Amino acid sequence: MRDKRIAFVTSNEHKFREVKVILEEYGIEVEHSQLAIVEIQAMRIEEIASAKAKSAYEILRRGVIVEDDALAIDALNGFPGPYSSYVFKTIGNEGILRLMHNIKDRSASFISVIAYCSSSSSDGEPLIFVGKVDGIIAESIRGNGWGYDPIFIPKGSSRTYAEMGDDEKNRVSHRRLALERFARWLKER
Ligand code: ITT
Repeated sequence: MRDKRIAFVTSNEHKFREVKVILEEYGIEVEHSQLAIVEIQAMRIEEIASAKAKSAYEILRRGVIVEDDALAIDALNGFPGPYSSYVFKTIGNEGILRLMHNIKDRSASFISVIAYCSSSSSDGEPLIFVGKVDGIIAESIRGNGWGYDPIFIPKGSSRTYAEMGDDEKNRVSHRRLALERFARWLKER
């Protein structure tokens, strides 16, 4: 049987809003849970998301999703990657732009990992859905957006996620790609 409303466990209001809007298109309802789960540290965000979904499911005992994101900059060997949240809180977009000063190769990717856990996860292991968008790091902060939105320009666009605005970003984002995979799987189950 399918869980009616899925709990999305996140401390990030922006993420919740985007996930809600995208999943509504697929007829999937999500409820915001601010349950505080201590995140493990790992080099792979799939591992972080999976552990978090498992812990959240053990407490909530209903269908849950969590999402972990990473901005990976090629010239910095994938940094900040699994430390994206910490790096944003500490040095922010200005700090990233300083690290990228005089660096010509500005290619980067934004990755979203959705981990889903529910009563029907047979072995208790969360299912993982990944979305990845390649792009470049802008030369300056452009647009009013949250997180790394003002410095990430997805491939094929001349604008940062922040300059695109919500609707356009939600059509092409790393989050959209991961959620699309999740929604298709859920519908076909
Ligand atoms: P959780 O409680 O869900 O973990 P978080 O804000 O810590 O929320 P993540 O670790 O998944 O989220 O995100 C890593 C960082 O990347 C964090 O600073 C986010 O603000 C940022 N981020 C994630 N998705 C983004 C997006 O679509 N646009 C801009 N920044 C984003």
